Amino acid sequence: MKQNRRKFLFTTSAFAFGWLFYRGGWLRASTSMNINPKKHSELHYSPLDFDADFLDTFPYKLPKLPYGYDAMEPFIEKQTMEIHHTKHHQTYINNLNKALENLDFKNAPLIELFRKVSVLDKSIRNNGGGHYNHTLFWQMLKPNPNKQNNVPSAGFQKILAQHFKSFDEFKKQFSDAAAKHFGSGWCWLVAKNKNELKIVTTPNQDNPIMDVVDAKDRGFPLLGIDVWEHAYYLKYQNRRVEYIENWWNIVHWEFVEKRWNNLK
Ligand code: MN3
Repeated sequence: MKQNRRKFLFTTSAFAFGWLFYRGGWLRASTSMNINPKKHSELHYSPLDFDADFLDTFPYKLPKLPYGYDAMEPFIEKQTMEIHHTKHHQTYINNLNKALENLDFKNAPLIELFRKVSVLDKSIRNNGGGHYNHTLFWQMLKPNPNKQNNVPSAGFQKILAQHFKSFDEFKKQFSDAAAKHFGSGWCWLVAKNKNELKIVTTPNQDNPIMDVVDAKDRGFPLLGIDVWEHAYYLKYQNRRVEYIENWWNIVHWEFVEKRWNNLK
């Protein structure tokens, strides 16, 4: 009996200690910098603790695509999709796992690490962003082989119109921002909260959840386009504008709208 009780106490405190360490210790272990928790609670992305479309955990794995590599033809051709997924995305994952493997906070949700990414190793920022951004990017695409007119539902068009005057004006502004972004990076439709949508571009593999992004641009990414040359060079070479124009044909609007609806 006594022994059982001792065992129980030991197990309970081990759990409690583990939990406390998981919730806070990894941060203290990672940095001696003072982190103001209020600053993070002021961020308006939501759901606050996870992205339902990115539930992968360490060790991170390449997600299976819900379609074939040729499914986005004629807008993005097979070879680009295959190299982009099996080589580029896989490399981010390999490097992310390597960057995390010896750290005591490796099991913390990636989205949590993004919120403090400014004080973490640059490799976590670049490769963590690479994994998260691409995992979303694949889900944001939908085959459209017959080149049908691809627009969001009337309801979501109305929401976009409230922020950008009209759906067409939103498309124009988004395309413009994506085309003008200098060098490699991403262009996003960001929900700062349920009342505020913004178009934001980020360099390299940064994303709008990261604390390295200006606070006014931070939020929950609803839609994103990869404007790295590796995303379009084989078919479009230097013609980024043409790639963006064609990409609108394969935007998975139902997915984007679902992300919006899931926001509280
Ligand atoms: Mn890419």
